Amino acid sequence: MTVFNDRFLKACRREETDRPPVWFMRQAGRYQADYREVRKTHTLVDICKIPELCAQVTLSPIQQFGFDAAIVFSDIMIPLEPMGIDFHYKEGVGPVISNPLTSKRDVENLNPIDFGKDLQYTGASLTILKNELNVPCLGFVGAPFTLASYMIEGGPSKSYIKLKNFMYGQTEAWHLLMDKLATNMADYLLYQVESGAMAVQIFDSWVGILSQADFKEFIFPHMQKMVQYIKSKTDVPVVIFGTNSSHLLLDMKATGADVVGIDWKTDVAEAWKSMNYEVAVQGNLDPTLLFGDWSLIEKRATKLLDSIPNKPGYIFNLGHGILPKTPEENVRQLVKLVQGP
Ligand code: 1CP
Repeated sequence: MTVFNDRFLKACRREETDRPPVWFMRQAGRYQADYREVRKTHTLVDICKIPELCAQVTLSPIQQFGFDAAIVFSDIMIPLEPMGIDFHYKEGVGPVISNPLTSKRDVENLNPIDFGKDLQYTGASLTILKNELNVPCLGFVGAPFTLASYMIEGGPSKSYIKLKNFMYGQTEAWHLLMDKLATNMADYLLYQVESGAMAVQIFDSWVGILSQADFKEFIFPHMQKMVQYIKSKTDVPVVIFGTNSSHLLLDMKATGADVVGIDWKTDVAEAWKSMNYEVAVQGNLDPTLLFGDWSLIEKRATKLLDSIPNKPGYIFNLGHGILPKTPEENVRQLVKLVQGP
């Protein structure tokens, strides 16, 4: 019986560790030959809904690279289906929604989720993983803003015009939507914790498109309420992450999260200092750097590690999700570099 590796949980709580824990956002995915093999016979949604398959795909990067944490294989869109959002994944694009939200009526009509029934498969996957893993498994959700961006835009967007029009023009409906999403996603995270998740991450991938003033007015109250609600029910660490979010870090910290993810454009050491070392931080090598020569990756990763002050609470990660086509060999070497001899 191998000893449970709790480095990641310790770092989340800002306790001393022998070295920084390392895991990568979206570490199970298309860059892995194993994942591409599974996808030849199963859809993305199949993998999310078949617990044995989900567990196998979640475990695969742990077995392959020795990461210090796992993240249950799913997608931020999955819990929107029982809420009444009809979507499919378009190859090379991402989620596409056939019934985007346009009115307050649409928001009122969203169903509440019955977790043990509608999303029972995620719970079952986490229970299998708890028994099979030697490292903690994170549960996750999309943050209300990032989910709303897909629900209103109807898919990935560059300009977010529809989203901003909705937010500025239908403010009451906007806050109702944020409230419904915050409540349902907080309960979904708690369901994941009950089922075996030992930490949770809230992906607010696109929130960085907002100004600080908009974030404070339209998002922050809901994020704070969501994090505080989770923390009132469980003591597992809460991680929040957004890209292009350097102007929002202090507000993200003010939600009460235990760990703030730092995107790849932001200097981790400076960001951590600006937050007074009062939260743990996670990040932030540029995911596209992993397409480069090993000598460059090694140089940048070493520079990043050397820049981190000798304080507890640092988690090595990429500054956004790992990309399809990333060479597996570079991942292997990078994890080894962080973990040391
Ligand atoms: O290791 C893992 O657990 C990966 C599981 C995972 C995660 C954490 C998937 C599977 N999706 C996500 C989160 C997710 N999904 C986010 C937040 C993280 C981030 O910013 O990277 C977002 C924004 C999505 C939405 C989404 N789903 C996109 C992005 C579209 C856009 O707007 O640019 C895409 C391409 C998907 C499909 C998807 N989800 C997951 C995978 C592996 C894929 C690729 C398609 C496939 O394999 O079929």
